Amino acid sequence: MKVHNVEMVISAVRPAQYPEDGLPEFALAGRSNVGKSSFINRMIGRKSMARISSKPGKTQTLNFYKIEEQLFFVDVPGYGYAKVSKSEREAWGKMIEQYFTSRPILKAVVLIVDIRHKPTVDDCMMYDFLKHYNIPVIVVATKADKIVKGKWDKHKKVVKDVLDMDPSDPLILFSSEKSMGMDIAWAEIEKRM
Ligand SMILES: Nc1nc2c(ncn2[C@@H]2O[C@H](COP(=O)(O)OP(=O)(O)O)[C@@H](O)[C@H]2O)c(=O)[nH]1
Ligand SMILES: [Mg+2]
Repeated sequence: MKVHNVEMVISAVRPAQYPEDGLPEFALAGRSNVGKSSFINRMIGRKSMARISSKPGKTQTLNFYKIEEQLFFVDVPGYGYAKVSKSEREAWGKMIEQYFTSRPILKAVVLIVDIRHKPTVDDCMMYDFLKHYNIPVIVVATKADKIVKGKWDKHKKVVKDVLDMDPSDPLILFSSEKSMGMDIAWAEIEKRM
């Protein structure tokens, strides 16, 4: 998709604030600092529309970006940031669960993992959670620019194996830094609109 128009519509903390346009939504999930906002920025061709975190774990809102009047990207606060209190973690869990499980127009979740590392326990929990609720998942292994090309396949296999991915779920190699994987990611998203 060629993106010309992007509008940050709302930072929502509760369901009453979610947009009512009825457009298909694609939410980002992943560890704090893994590259969710960078993924959105790269996909829409903007440097800093979605906020790139200097303080990880601090975005506690669902940020809805309307793209070309056709779909929403929903930037979701990340998990796995150590310096988060128990009550903050619980509030996060409640917000995510509420959104992920009560939103029929949520067409897929883009689960972002770091290609360099084995998916974390939290990554596995998120993947299993999405499968449990029959929410389509697109796994994106980002920061591909950080490892040499010759190791991509090996690292992709680790991601597949550790998440125990359903073979029919896509796994896309991506780099926000080096503009890689956008066409495939867009194709997977547009297929599900
Ligand atoms: N080298 C490299 N750095 C990236 C990539 N994607 C994100 N980053 C960096 O990782 C950090 C966290 O990115 P951000 O998008 O804020 O992560 P978020 O917390 O998941 O939204 C920032 O310093 C980004 O510049 C990538 O593909 N390659
Ligand atoms: Mg972010």
